Amino acid sequence: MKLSFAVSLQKTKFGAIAFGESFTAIVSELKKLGYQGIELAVRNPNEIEMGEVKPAIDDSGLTVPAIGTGQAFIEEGLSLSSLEAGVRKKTIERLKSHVDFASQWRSLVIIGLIRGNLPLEEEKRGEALAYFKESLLECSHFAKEKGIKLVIEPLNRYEINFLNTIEETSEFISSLQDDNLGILADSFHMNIEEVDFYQSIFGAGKYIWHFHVADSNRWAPGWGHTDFTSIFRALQDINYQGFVSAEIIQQPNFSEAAKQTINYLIR
Ligand code: LER
Ligand code: MN
Repeated sequence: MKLSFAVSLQKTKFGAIAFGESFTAIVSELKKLGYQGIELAVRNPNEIEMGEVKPAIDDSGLTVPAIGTGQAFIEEGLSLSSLEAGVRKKTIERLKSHVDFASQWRSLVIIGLIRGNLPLEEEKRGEALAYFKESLLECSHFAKEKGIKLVIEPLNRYEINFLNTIEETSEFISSLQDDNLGILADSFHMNIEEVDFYQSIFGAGKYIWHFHVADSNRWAPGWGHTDFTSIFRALQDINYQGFVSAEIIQQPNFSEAAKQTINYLIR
């Protein structure tokens, strides 16, 4: 199993991610612990000082499997489904800059919270969903030309109000007929939304291109009550070759959480 760890490059309200004064120190700790990858969450790639980030990663030999984008929604309200044309335009521009950023390492770009919440009123909901499809496809076509794939992350209902399950998301992707779109499955959200871990992963096997791991309480695996057996059996049965990326609360601290994750999963 190839393990990676999710790290934010900017200060964020999102709590299930590593962030620290020294990015270089985080990279070397992950490398020392035996991680093969580092996933980067970035609110705005144009604000990143690459002088420290790029050499730290490249010198370490770590892979960057994916780039997270949700902070642009959390911190700035950017949304691909917004009813406001100006917001959608800004969001598409931002995602294109995430794609350019990702192309340094040929990473996947994550479509999670950045899809935004749909309005509750039925008519407006349909309108926003149509905007989401249109904006998503524009980003996907742009990404495809750069050799970058996008992964839609089913998120639990308390964070976003559509594409909550893996099945719903795989049906959505097949309806779009865009081979540049896959799924990022996250065990934390799955624990809330899925009926059967094995069937959910197995049923959408061809679309599962990335995986986030966390226990039921979003702590490091082994520190909650999720039974990971059927999850890893399903990943094996679909011949999953991607990274398993820890996106977890840094409790009791980054080092202990990162150590617990790798010790628990690579046994
Ligand atoms: C991001 O990968 C995620 O899982 C979300 O919970 C972000 O809020
Ligand atoms: Mn996630």
